[in-house]
Amino acid sequence: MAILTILEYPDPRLSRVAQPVTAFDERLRTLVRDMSETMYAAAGVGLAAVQVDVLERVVVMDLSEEKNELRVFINPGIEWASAELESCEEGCLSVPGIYELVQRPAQVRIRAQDLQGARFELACTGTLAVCVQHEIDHLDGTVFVEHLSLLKQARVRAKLRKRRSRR
Ligand code: GNR
Ligand code: NI
Repeated sequence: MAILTILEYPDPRLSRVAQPVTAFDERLRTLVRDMSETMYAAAGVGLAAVQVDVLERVVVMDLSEEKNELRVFINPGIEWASAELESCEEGCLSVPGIYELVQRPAQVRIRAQDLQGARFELACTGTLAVCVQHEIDHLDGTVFVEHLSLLKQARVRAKLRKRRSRR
């Protein structure tokens, strides 16, 4: 097992687009294991492979209180999104200490594959809907900050810069 390094915004590597997984093999299982361990160690509810500098469409997530309900989404995609939008305060392991309201479709239906390559669909509402959209964004090179106004984005970058200069 291994804890991977999480890239931090505005690292340009967070803007790259991940490619579909084609081999459901031992290498993929190892990546998912390392990503899960990294997510739990960082106390996050989700992690996308792009955040650990791996350009593959892999997401791990655990929204449970007890941290014992790991979900794995390989090649996830949004099948349907509601017209109704909802605002939720989001954070990101790649943007430490920043929490901002982001408006997204309130409900989505996604399709994905599991570790064996079997396809499944999932209807998502609430926190699950927010998180799957946040993670699929990462696979397409988008960090939640990029949903904010340009003024707010500049403020977030200034805050991160200031904070980093102090450590
Ligand atoms: O840990 C996380 N919490 C969170 C809170 C609100 C909306 C989205 C998230 S995802 C984030 C982990 C992360 O950065 N995943 O990419
Ligand atoms: Ni994130």
